[in-house]
Amino acid sequence: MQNRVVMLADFDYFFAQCEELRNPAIKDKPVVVGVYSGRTEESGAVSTSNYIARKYDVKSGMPIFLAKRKLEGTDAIFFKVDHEYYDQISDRIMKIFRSYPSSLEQVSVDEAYLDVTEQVEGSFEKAREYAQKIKADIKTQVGISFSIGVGPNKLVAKIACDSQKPNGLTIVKPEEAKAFLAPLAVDRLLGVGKKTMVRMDQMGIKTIGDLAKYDCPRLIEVFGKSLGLYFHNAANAIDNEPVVEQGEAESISRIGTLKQDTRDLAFILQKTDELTEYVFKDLIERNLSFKLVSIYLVMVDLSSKTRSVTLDQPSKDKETITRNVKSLFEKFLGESTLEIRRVGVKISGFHKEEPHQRSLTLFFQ
Ligand code: TTP
Ligand code: CA
Repeated sequence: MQNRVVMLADFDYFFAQCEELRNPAIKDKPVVVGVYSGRTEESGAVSTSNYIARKYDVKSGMPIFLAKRKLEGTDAIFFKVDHEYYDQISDRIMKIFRSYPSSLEQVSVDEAYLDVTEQVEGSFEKAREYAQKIKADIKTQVGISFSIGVGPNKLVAKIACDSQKPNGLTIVKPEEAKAFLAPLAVDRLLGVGKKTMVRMDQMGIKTIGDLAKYDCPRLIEVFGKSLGLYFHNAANAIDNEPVVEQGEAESISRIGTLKQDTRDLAFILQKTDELTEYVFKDLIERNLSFKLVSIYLVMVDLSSKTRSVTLDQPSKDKETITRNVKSLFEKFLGESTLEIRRVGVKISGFHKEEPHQRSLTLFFQ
């Protein structure tokens, strides 16, 4: 069997790069994009920043006030996330990607796998030219730069891509894959979180190379059959997951922070109506109907809850969302005494109205 040639394209500092695209004058300044909770001007978290801001140690997830402190004295510019605009840019790029490869799998707003085996006839040399051409085309047509990792499978392509950013092109041939992974820390593998890393550390496994050499039956004993086998294979650069176009997103949702902690239904519904507008807009774009309406809540003690209702009939109707969200909240407030801090609206259980409709996967964010 011919080896596969798989690419992962990951757009550079994506939200911040989109902001640069529409305001080219800010390109040489630190640029930070954040989600503002709306409570005070500075409360909220950094979504991402350009590489100039990263030099000042600004990181995704950091509170905005901290990013401001780190950038004090610079001419940094702060933006509020504009998902609609980033989605548009992403859609344009994905559309161009679709004109190239035999198969494409979009994994997020700024990442996609491309299986280009046929296009490059299995050759990693040709893959380099091919990747350069894709990068140049997108740069000219859309103006966005990204990094590409090329490998014999998705796992190697992803890690290759992460190893050189921004504007990187990293190629790992099949015969180099094991040696490429070996020195890296085990948590670079998908599925190795903090807990697993600690457990592996106790077993003397620090690098992917250590894991590759580790006795496979013992791994299965410790982590169970499927996870144990997955770890063994992954560490040995074995991954047979095909690049497949994802189906419809399974849900559409939006979440937001209330201006103040509350148990006041009218106040909550004001916020959820706003969220419902966004959810409904996505629904219309995708021409779907839904059977499940859910609410999501984060309480003052930061515990989170969800409540759902299944409809008798699929619906396409905004009023159905609003009405069910209201009754779910009414019911919930009767069950709990804690104040609510954040709220979310989600619809799911989709029925496709038309084939070939697709869009981005949206999660609670
Ligand atoms: P990433 O690909 O992780 O980051 P990036 O594109 O900003 O930077 P790079 O790939 O060059 O390292 O995330 C993609 C987008 O997802 C990012 O632009 C903003 C958003 N995001 C958040 O909103 N919160 C987060 O904590 C992270 C990591 C990303
Ligand atoms: Ca990215």
